[in-house]
Amino acid sequence: MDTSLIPARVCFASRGHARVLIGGREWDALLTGHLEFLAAGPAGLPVTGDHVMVRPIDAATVIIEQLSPRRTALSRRAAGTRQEEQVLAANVDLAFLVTGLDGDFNTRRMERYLALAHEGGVEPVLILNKADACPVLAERLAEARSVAAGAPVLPVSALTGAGCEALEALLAPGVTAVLLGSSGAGKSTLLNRLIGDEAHATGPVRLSDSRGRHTTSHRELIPLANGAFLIDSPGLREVQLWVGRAALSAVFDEIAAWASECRFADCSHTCEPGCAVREHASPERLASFHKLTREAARHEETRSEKARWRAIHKAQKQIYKWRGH
Ligand SMILES: Nc1nc2c(ncn2[C@@H]2O[C@H](COP(=O)(O)OP(=O)(O)OP(=O)(O)O)[C@@H](O)[C@H]2O)c(=O)[nH]1
Ligand SMILES: [Mg+2]
Ligand SMILES: [Zn+2]
Repeated sequence: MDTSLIPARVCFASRGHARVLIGGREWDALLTGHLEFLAAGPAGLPVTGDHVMVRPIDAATVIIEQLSPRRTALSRRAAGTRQEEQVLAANVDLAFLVTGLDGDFNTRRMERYLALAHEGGVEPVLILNKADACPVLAERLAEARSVAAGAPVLPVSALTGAGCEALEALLAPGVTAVLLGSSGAGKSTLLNRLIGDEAHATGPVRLSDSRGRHTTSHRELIPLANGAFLIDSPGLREVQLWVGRAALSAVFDEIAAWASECRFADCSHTCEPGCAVREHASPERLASFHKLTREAARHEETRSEKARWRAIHKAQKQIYKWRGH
């Protein structure tokens, strides 16, 4: 083991440039070519939240030499048509899934976020923000609870601070939480409320459709005074799944439970007689389950295809190494 290396945590990462925290101090960080060479695609490069081993090269700069295995990771399929994983944040304990209680409110989108959290081994918390401006709060709460699959549903107002003590209680020392949600949902306002200052820019939403203006432009890990960490992130335009079908059983837990009562063990819950799922599940939930299952099945195919290519590339790299390239 190289004893000159120091453990650090990535607090910001973009192409070729990163910043890391060592103790309470922030350093600029460069990547070694070796690390880039070893990475199997962008998902193998450091992202916000990663633990790394670094070597200081001057008073303000370190080189990232090693990437530690991720305890948890929140990933989606990269935007656009590429079949590629985008790791949104690593080594997080809690996913604060923020929805605005305005035009942003959408239970189908919540299911997608929940699936990402379950797949990544991250505990989801559904946060319903802007409770101060919602005349139908009880109704919205019930709707969110009906898709939460047991995850906590917390109504808050980042603006007035109402309900925020429940979030503070979750942020115990050492815990890392990431704020995820659409642009304009109020993630940065919530972050400012939780860190107790106005350091992070927030922006207004269009009244016509409650959409935000993508005020936050990068993911950033912020240490809180009590030793917890909070990651703010830019609003996601689309939440494409990067999950297998197993994660969906956790999200659609009532469907998974009824499935055991279907007449056929391999019931697809589409046309079979004696289907307990079709009998009991709400039609919207079932339609959503089928849609996400198709996406997850496509993902499983890509994943096994990619794994095959990764194995081939790895073998090739090994050969180059032997030849001294
Ligand atoms: N009424 C009300 N408005 C809020 C609340 N929280 C945030 N807002 C407003 O919603 C708008 C968007 O807030 P931001 O915190 O910038 O949203 P964001 O999720 O960080 O957006 P991006 O950085 O673009 O992803 C701002 O005008 C906030 O003042 C709230 O609890 N109640
Ligand atoms: Mg923001
Ligand atoms: Zn069935």
